[in-house]
Amino acid sequence: MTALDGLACEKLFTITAPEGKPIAVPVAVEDGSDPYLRLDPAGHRAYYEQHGYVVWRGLVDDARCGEAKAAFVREVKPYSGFLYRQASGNPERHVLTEGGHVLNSILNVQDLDASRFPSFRAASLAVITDRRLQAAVESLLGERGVLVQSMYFEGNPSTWAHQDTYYLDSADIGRMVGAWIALEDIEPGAGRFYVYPRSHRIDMARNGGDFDIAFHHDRYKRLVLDLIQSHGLECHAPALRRGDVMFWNSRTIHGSLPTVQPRASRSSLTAHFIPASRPFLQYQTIEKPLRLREVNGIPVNHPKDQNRRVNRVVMFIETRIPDAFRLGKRLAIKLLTS
Ligand SMILES: O=C(O)CCC(=O)C(=O)O
Ligand SMILES: [Fe+2]
Repeated sequence: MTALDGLACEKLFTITAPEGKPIAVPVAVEDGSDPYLRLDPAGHRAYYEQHGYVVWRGLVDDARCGEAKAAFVREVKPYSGFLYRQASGNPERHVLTEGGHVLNSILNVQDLDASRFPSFRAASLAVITDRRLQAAVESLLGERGVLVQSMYFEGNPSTWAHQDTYYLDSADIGRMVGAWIALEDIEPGAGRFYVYPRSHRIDMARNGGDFDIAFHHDRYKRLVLDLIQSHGLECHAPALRRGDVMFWNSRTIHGSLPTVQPRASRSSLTAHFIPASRPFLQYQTIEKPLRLREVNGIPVNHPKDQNRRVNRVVMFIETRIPDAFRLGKRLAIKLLTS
């Protein structure tokens, strides 16, 4: 944070971008001058291809978004047990921010136990499999999509600048589409989602020099920041209203801005889609089989479905002897990728 963080004039809010530079982000959507409001479906696709991201205003029904947020507060927030989390991939209990929001975002809402979280699971699935969202994804992918992963955010984990392709992608690298669905109007200091426009065109592997980026996480993180600077990329964090969706390419650098309004939540769902005709790739090397079940007409991956007993047992073991479990997982990845 710098002294400028949180300095707001009427329409702009100053905040520090990941590379340490102060930037001005819009406080709210300006209907008169908003570039995204003027796009038709073909225009959204052209914008996405050119810039590596696009905002689709008002794509998901307002009431549907409100129901998912309300169900989270009602059913998930009071829960004191373990749930899989996005940042670690491990089962954890809630960790709260100073503003009282859940910091460790939920991984794969579709895998939640339907008997424990009936309304939240149904409402969040209704958002991420929404028919208009599916049609938008299809137009960006050029074919039908498969939903491979989802997340729910309430607080801001200050997600570092990254490309999703490092972790997951289509076997056609660069064809996965991410969707950040705002379930409320997002304040500029609540941990706005940002992108670096046109970063999807940078060839990371070529820029990585002497190391294989898939296996050197810390060096990869530094490389991303170096490339932002050497290519003079500009951080972009558009205002999002409830129901707006930001789409980005798996090679586009993105993350979340720091929290400077700790009381404001950033309730949102993200979903990642790959073209139905191509396999799913993890860590740029492992072709991972998907556990697909159709929801609202779209195949959805259920990697650790808690509605199956075997997966509940696995989670139980993970929470009781986590070190042994993680060691086994690391060894398995090493074996599969060597
Ligand atoms: O909103 C965030 O903090 C990060 C989301 C993200 O990186 C993703 O969904 O791929
Ligand atoms: Fe991401």
